Amino acid sequence: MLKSPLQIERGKYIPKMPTSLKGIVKIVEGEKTQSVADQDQIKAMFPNTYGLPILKFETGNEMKQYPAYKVGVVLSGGQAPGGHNVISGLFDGLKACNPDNKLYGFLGGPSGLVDNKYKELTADIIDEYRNTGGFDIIGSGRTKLETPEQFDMVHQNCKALGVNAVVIIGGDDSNTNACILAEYFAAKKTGIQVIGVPKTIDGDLKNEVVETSFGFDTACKTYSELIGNIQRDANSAKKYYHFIRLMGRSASHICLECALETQPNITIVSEEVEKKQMTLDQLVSEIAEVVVRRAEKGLNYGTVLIPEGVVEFIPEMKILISELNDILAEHEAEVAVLESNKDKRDFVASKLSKASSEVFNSLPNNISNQLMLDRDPHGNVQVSAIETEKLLMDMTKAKLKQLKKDGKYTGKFGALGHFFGYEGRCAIPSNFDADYCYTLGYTASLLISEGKTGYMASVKNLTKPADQWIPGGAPITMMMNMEKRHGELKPVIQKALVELDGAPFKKLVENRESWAMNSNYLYPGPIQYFGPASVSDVTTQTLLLEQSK
Ligand code: FBP
Repeated sequence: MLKSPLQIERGKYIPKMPTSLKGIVKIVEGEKTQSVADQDQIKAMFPNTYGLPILKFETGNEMKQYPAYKVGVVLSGGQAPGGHNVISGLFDGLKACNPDNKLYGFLGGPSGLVDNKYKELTADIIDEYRNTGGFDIIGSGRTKLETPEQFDMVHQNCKALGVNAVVIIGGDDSNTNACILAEYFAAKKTGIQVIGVPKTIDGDLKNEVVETSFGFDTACKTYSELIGNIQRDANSAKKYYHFIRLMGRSASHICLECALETQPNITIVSEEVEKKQMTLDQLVSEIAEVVVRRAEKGLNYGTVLIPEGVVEFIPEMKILISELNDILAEHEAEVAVLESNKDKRDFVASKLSKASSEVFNSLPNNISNQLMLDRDPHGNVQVSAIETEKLLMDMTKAKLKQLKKDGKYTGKFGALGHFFGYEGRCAIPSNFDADYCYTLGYTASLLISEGKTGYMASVKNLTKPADQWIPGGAPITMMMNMEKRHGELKPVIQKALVELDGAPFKKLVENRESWAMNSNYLYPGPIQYFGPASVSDVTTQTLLLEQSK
């Protein structure tokens, strides 16, 4: 494999670990748990994996003989920096528990489990991927495991290979599937354990036991570096507004974290837009108002951060998207045979309610085309393909033109659009993610060796130095509630959206006016892998603020 000089140096990095995992380890059982909501329904659906206790690993004094395992690992969903370190931590942990343990990587995501595509992960392979970004060691995919037929195939394939534990590294949807698979295997007495690991750059898989998902730290730092660079450019040339859309399908955690790291002039938070029931026009008016006020101070430049999921939080767009979801599902074949986008738009518009068809027809064609793109296997709209930054930029331009006509604006408005998404998902993991992921993988190996199933690896105390982190496991059922999916109530892991009474959002609100009217930009610079811990080991503002409450 070709390697850059940084990759070669980074390959030698030894991830920092909690002291409790360094020698003899003992498992400690905590409180029994219950689900976040809908306890009776979740308990009835998960009779074998409900109500399990929280687990913690502490320094022990009695060496244990763990049985030998064949473990299968799957990377599921979007890439997130650090996935390779979860796998290397898992590998090292398994070998420490029992040198006869073997690790198999199922290829291309959950479909690898169903289609029986795998490769054994040996020490040589693992060494090539330590501390690197990406999921290319085994690939990833978005296939949803949900039908009994799929579960049966997974069972047969695992049985044939002798795999008696599966680790699913994924976000909320993938870990929901991990939980269902764990229950299925337990109910059928297959003896196959399932352990989840919390992954997603979106940062929306978190709760009282999972402080953050891995990849969020590195992705936000990567985007913040770029935003900082753009802000310095804006502050130098003083002639452009930069509309920057940031990845994060639903929650605005990435956008909020990047705002705290870079202090832009305007930050949109989808959860606030929804709470205030803001229309698209109101959102644009708010942006235009800041542009006008800055122009009065002679400042005709600035930055606007936009979470990619915002379209789904604007009430009229939310209704439109929900109607589109039903129409596209119901008339899939009819839409597929229509050749031009115009024909598709006309067909779809004729099926929408009056209000939604008005909204749909008022949108620029490129946006309405993007809203009709295929949904992902979990039914999600592909918000990463919707150019919301262009929509807001064009609408702001039109609004300012009108204000100029009315004599209420005299400034100049030059705008550029950017989307930062995929460039953050496979960055070389920051020290935080490299250490956190390695510890998560190592913890997963202990949960397996201790015979646990239906657990998610958890590491707490994350704002403290790594030697003080607390590794353990949390029953996945405790994170579940019932939600409507495709018209039916289903058990799913509750997604963590930005809390409007939480410390990170409050910090934004406290500073909003000053950041809007001045140019208080922060320039975080690139991720530092070496050097003082105050720079290279520091984690996100979100985590620091959440933990300091
Ligand atoms: P996960 O939830 O699977 O981690 O993926 C998150 C994400 O990166 C979103 O931020 C983004 O909207 C989406 O994946 C893009 O998906 P795709 O890789 O399929 O284009």
